Amino acid sequence: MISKLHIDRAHLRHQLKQMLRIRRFEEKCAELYALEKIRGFLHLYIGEEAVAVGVMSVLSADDQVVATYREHGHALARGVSMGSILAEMYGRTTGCSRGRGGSMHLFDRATHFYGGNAIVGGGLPLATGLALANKKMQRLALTACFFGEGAVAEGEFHESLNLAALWQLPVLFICENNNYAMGTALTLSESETNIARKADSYGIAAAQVDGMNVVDVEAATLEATEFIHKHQKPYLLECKTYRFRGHSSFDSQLYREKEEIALWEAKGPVKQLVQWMRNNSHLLDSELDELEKEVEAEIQAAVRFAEAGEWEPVEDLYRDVYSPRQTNS
Ligand SMILES: Cc1ncc(C[n+]2csc(CCOP(=O)(O)OP(=O)(O)O)c2C)c(N)n1
Repeated sequence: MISKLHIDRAHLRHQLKQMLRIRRFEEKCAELYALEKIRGFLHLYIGEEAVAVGVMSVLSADDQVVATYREHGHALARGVSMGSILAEMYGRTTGCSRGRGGSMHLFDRATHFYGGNAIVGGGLPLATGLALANKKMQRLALTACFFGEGAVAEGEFHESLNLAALWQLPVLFICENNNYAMGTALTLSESETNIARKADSYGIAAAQVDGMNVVDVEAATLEATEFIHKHQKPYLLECKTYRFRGHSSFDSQLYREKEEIALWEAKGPVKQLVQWMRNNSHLLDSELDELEKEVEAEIQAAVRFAEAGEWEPVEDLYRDVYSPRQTNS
């Protein structure tokens, strides 16, 4: 039962803009990576934008978000500033994690964005702990936890679902099922490939949704969050999606056919929404151009901000290191 979903023209334009911000930002990141402005790993979210945007538009400002190493899209959709995200990838102190985390460890207290996490499945216990704290402190907030289908093979997935169900915690588990964990297809690693069904064995309510359709994701998230608030129990949402790019910057993609990628690209989230809006007279070409220009201006400003950021001074090397400093006598 959907009670509050308001899908009007302005809202659809907002959703489209959010997805374009992620898409164009990451295309720029790929360029900057090739120029060695961004170092370390870079995992792009291109193709999966509808999941972060659909989910995030339902969450309240008090809710907490936990993500994976493929989290630029989640951070942007949550409201972390593009400049501080890019500065983080540049390793500058103006980055959202002071340049110490890089692409995989974006963090932002102001938006309750509890971060990217390089450890597959590592966000699940963190989210479960945050939800436990919310319950104990009688906060209304819920915790949204994004993870890939590869995390389902980890013990942390099962331990977290078990405790969340046992302790009746307000946590929304969102599985971004893009079919591949690096080069391993889901069918090669799981005996039960329906992830939503796995929640059954823990007594957790669950649903599957088309993760390429932002409106469907938003509607399913609304239903999920209403359930969590009403019953004070966890919920699992499986979003069927696809990453158009390789796993990271070092991936020759020998594990999948070009035809398969093309099939998914044809139903890509940005393309799909643009087509639907055009067909229903909700979007003129001139309006799309305008949106693209706004996004481009934001990206240019983010690049300027990142370029202007300072490196960490050597004197700050031990900042945030909690173990006592060793002295050699
Ligand atoms: C505990 C752990 N094991 C292995 C790895 C290496 N690793 C990095 S990404 C990845 C695949 C994860 O795939 P999935 O969870 O489906 O997320 P996706 O990359 O598809 O978004 C693996 C195995 C890791 N980072 N952490």
